[in-house]
Amino acid sequence: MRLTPFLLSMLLLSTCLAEQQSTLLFHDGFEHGLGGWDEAVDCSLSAAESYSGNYSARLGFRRFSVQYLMRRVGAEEQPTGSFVFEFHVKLVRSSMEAVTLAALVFPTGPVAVAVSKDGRVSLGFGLFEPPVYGGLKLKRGVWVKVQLHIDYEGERVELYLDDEKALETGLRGRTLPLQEIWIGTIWLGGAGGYGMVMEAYYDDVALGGEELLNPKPPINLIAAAAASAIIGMEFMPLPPS
Ligand SMILES: [Ca+2]
Repeated sequence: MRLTPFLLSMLLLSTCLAEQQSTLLFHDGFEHGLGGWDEAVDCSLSAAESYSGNYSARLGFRRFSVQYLMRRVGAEEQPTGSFVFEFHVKLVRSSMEAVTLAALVFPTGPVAVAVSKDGRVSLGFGLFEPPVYGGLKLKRGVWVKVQLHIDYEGERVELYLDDEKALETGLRGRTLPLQEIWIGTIWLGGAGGYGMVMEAYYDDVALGGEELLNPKPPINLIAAAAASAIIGMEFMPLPPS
């Protein structure tokens, strides 16, 4: 069979898709309930809100409760190196303090994604350790894609909001195997002054390879690319008349 450019591109596309599928270790869009989770406290299925499909997980229903979803990560879902934890969240209401949104638990401790009182996202590595703040704020009342990149090769952890890097910091300890995934209120009080998620929706929670990342280039790179495109146009030779 002769490989025409069309066949070659289809072959490459199918290879890419196969690779993407094989590196998605876990995904839950809550279309079949909350049964994929080991513990669910003050959580319900919502048909009123969803990022995709028809349902999402709603956290926070009762007042004065600690709302979370937790699942233990099985051997077949275990990352073997650098990986990405992704979730979509719509934070509607919380107490007047900072709140944790989600966390990964490793043998050497947790890595938690939190939002400060003024909306800035942060990473926490323990209840009594001050969180590391990023420069971006989480918009309330809208769906936001949150990605946590555990980069073992670079010994760092990155946090992205809608593909924009919010912060990057050093990775502490040897952290595999990944033990648990938590969604919602993980800590109360502590160094970050954490309070309660009072109403939040979660959808499309996933664990997968680094191909899940699609970072936006920094603004100065976009400006440089635009400038070089303009220069390129100016110096483009005119077609012969
Ligand atoms: Ca869904």
